Amino acid sequence: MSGSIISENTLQSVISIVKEASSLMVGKGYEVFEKDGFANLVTSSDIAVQEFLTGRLSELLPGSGFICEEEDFHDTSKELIWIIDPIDGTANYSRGIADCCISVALAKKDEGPVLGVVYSPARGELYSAIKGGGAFLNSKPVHVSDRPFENGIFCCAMSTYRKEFAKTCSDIIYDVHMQSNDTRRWGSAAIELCLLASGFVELYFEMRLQPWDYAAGALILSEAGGCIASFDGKAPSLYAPSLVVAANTPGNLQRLLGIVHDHMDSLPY
Ligand code: 2AM
Ligand code: CA
Repeated sequence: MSGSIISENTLQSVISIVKEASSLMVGKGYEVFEKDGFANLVTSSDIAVQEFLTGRLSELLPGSGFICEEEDFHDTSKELIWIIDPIDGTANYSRGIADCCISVALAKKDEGPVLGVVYSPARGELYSAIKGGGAFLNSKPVHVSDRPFENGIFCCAMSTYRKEFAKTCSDIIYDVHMQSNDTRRWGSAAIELCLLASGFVELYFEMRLQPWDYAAGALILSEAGGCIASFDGKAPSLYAPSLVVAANTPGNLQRLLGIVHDHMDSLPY
């Protein structure tokens, strides 16, 4: 438990709200739209889940602000800010692939994420954490694995929206792939960070993620004993896009970041 507002009760309320919101994802028809080009999809479910969550979460914590993926719903002036991806893995969702989830973080302005919930109804997985209270998968505590880099499974992506960075991504991915066990691309950053938190995989890299992709997953991972950083080795920003590396141990994180730095002197955006 951290502070008086972020209690186990708050977490349980957020979990109930997120589960209720998921009924807008499952068992219903939906429309698919393109936004900012053919690679970037949004469905009517993304919009419906976001509207439901913003309504219910502002009732839960009156006066809190929001950073959400859809429809520029941004208000970062408040002390407590909800960072929401109504559906992370929309491309998977729109094809009926199970690897998609609702991602909700609550951040304190000067402290970063203090609560995180990632719920994938189709996978039957609910990950949660409160800062200082450990991380859980379906109410059972989870922890990162202790596998060395060489035995690590590496999650990554090729910069879906900004294809101009794909060649650099592929060079980084090749180097990590050659030094580790194998490579995966699930299509939901939040789920991948939670799989790292739960000890299923060990290494993670994406060139450019948005705060709603990683805010909840970052807290769940840290609370599970893992580490996450941006290009400069510091915590990824909650207010701007970030390169994200994550790993099960500080040593593996530094080695991964070293490979990233071998291919980039500075961030290309
Ligand atoms: P999104 O579904 O919320 O947009 C980083 O890999 C992020 O890119 C994912 O968390 C997912 O976030 C998005 N993504 C994954 N696969 C994608 C695809 N095939 N097309 C578009 N966006 C994708
Ligand atoms: Ca999304």
